[in-house]
Amino acid sequence: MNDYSPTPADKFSFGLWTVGFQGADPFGAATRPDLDPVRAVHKLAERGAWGVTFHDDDLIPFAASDSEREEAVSRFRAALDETGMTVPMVTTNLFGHPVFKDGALTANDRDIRRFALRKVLRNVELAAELGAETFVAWGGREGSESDAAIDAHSAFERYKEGVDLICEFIRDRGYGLRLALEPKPNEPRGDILLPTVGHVLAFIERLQHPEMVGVNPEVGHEQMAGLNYVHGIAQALWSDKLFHLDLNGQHGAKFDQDLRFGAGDLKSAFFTVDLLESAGYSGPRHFDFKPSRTEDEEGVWDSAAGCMRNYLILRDRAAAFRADPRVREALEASRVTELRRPTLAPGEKAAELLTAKEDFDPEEVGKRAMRYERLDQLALEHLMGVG
Ligand code: GLT
Ligand code: MN
Ligand code: MN
Repeated sequence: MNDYSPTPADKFSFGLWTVGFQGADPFGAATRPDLDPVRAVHKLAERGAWGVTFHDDDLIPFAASDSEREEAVSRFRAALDETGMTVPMVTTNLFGHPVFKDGALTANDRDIRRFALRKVLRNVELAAELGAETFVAWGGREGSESDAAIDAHSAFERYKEGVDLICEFIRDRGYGLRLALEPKPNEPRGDILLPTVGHVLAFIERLQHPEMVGVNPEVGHEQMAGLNYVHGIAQALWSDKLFHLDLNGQHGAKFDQDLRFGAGDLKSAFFTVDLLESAGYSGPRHFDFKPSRTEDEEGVWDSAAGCMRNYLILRDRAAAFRADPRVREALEASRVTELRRPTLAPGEKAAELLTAKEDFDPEEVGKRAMRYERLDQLALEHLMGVG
């Protein structure tokens, strides 16, 4: 009997800022005390997590001296050694301090852009030192509230300049790091540049080292834009650009809820896990959620455990769905499997297709039913544990 207990082999990772979230929101103060990163590492390891991720500022206070920095890193390293936890990803806080109120890599003020890049490069060094493979860049402040306030063409030029510089630095140093850009449509800015997976994929093509840059799609961010997360990560996978991902929960188009994974659109979570597992995604299963401010520390660990448990339950349900002979039959009946077959015959040309004599009657074929209702009901029943 599967008790859905996570192990490091499941590759679950958590941001320090997730379990460390103190519950402050625009309307109210923090409801929980500060959480020591060392304690977070131990608690996550005890619960079967494999990795921990962080922003520079989660570990090292913004204004820390060199000795404070060293002390923070060495305590953290010791916790990693004691627990066997890994650091698969590191990211930079380019949004919290007031200096970044108008952006970082695309701030109008050049001296702020230069400061932001120094902050990133320093953090790249730390990421490499801790053996991270992925460096996430979420440009939450890169955007505007008014189109009068931003020269968007130049903003993209500066964004590219910044990302190209980071890639050059990684190459010059010989680090084994790849970059993953995280899209989000809005919040904290009225509108954020690179709002969706599709925008990031298009942006990457304009970079100097597109092979080094991928996407870090977050469930809630795509859903805030009314988009289908499963289709978003499917396109990223198809493009070999799913370098990392942020799993969480969201109820449709509203503020960024960052619920634990599985809360929110559960059906989308089911098909997300189904896709990740069947497409052979081998990267971290990273959770980026915010335990509700109603909780104390015990509630934080309940919430973290819930993310992992929900993933494992959904993995089980998705496997049962795929293995069910009724599902296989329904997939055939709906011709889902036929989509794998190329539309043209080998070597066939457009001109040959144009003149092909085919016994095809659109009126008759238009009457063909797809039988998706039956197929979707089977998915729902497996999801509900009745399959
Ligand atoms: C911030 C944001 C997340 C990003 C983090 C990485 S920071 O918490 O809401 O979606 O993944 O910078
Ligand atoms: Mn995120
Ligand atoms: Mn979010």
